[in-house]
Amino acid sequence: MNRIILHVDMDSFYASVEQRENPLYMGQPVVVGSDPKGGHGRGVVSTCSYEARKFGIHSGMPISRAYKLCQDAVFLPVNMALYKEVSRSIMEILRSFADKFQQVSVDEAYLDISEGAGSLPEAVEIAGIIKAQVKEREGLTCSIGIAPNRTAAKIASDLEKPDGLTVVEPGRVAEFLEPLEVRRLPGIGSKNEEILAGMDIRTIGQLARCEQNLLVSIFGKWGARMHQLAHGIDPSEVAERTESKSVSKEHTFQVDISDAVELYDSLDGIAERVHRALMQQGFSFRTVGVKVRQEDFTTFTRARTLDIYARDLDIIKRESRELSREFFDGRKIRLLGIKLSNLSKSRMIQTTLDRFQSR
Ligand code: TTP
Ligand code: MG
Repeated sequence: MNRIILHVDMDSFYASVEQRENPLYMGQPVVVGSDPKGGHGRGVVSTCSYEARKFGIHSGMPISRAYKLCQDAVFLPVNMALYKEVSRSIMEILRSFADKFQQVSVDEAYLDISEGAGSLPEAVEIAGIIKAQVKEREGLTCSIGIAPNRTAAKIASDLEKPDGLTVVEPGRVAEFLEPLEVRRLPGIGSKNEEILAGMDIRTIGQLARCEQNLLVSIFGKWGARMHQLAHGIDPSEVAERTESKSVSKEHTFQVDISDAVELYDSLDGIAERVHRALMQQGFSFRTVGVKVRQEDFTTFTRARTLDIYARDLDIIKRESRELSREFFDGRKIRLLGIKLSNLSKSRMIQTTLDRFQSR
């Protein structure tokens, strides 16, 4: 089945937030960055509004140059705390639409909505809803690229900025990429662009037609990947990023315990505590681990990874019991612990499991 991946990127993010906060700046050239100091500032432009871009101003440009290009622009300092706060709210909206979600910077994220959407027309509809929600709740516009892989989705989101929506149909990725300049490919910077230009390769289509071996001889492994990307091939997954890598609870006994029944009881109690923490943080897990410390402080850990994500208390109890059984043979035990790792916050997995559990 073709994947459906969205890349969402906010338009002139810092500058748009500033315009939203101060309506007087709406429609004005706004430059966010270091102090221009009347044209003598030594810092750079972080970003600027699309109105300022008409003057040739862009991210990374010396602020002194931006000042020369448009003295009348509104120059503002970077208010990172504010942008991070806005970013959090936006990411929450985006995450709620995704089967798999990956934030990649303060203003961009990948959403795998293959299952949730089911078809491309539905995905396009969802993208429209996302744009409307971001606009309505946060007063900001974003651009979205929809494609069967991450690279194509990222390139697509950039093509019709601001407030764009660009769809790349499966089976037409190479065709979509063909006329674009090579520097549109993530990873090809000005240096690689120059080397490729020296080989008369300027478009992604030309790059795709180049012998892979030749690219490998010049760029090594990256040459092979570059060639694949140019052909519209990018199997990389939207990788769920978890805020905490694991959830764990432990218990140290007042007196060392050797009775298996008591130990299993205690393990169940720890399972309940760790499960509660897991629910509070809204995670599913794939790996259950146990920690067993003997009276002499020798400490063992055992872990098992499940085939699928789970959230059930019963699974935690069952797995932790099995993993600790070998230690419950009459030895005196000082501490027991359970750790859940390989966590995921995927909405789809949770709703699917909710349905499953409520049967
Ligand atoms: P971008 O998404 O690259 O730029 P943008 O959102 O301002 O504009 P657009 O996407 O519409 O082209 O970067 C997101 C934010 O990151 C940007 O608002 C400011 C910050 N940033 C810098 O501080 N320095 C930089 O050189 C770049 C490129 C971005
Ligand atoms: Mg952006």
